[in-house]
Amino acid sequence: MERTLVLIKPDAVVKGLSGQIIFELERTNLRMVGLKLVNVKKELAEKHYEEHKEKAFFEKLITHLTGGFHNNSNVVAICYEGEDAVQKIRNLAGKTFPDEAEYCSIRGRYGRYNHKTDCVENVIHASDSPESAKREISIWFKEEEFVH
Ligand code: FUP
Repeated sequence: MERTLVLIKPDAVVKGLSGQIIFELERTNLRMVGLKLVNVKKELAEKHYEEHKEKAFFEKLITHLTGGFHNNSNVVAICYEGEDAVQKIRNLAGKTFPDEAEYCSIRGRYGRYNHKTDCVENVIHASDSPESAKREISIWFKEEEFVH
């Protein structure tokens, strides 16, 4: 059984899209085993995106995930479990950049590039491999927070 992590990012939370996104992800038939609202601090955001530490867009990414662009630092963190969980969620999420994502994907429909803040508002994070899912899930969830 594979697990994957989804984060409904601050741009989606302020737009009132959390329920809609959870509804759409239910089409995968994956089992939700963990769900919580997290007030994201810098340290958590930096740990989550540590692979991008050296990139030029890193600071923007951290400001976005900690809610600096949306006056809202709440993120919905969800762990899904099931066969091919990572790929199933990635398929619905769509490509990283909303203007390159398939129109009917979550990022294609609800995301945008914000020219004022130079921020890729791409609505959700979805783990890109079973290995990164393991690492990310251990950052966002404690073992006792999962239902069995
Ligand atoms: P993804 O796995 O689709 O979330 O994409 P990446 O891990 O490549 O990127 C992580 C985040 O960095 C994305 F949410 C968007 C942001 N990003 C930029 O802002 N600029 C870039 O050039 C690449 C990524």
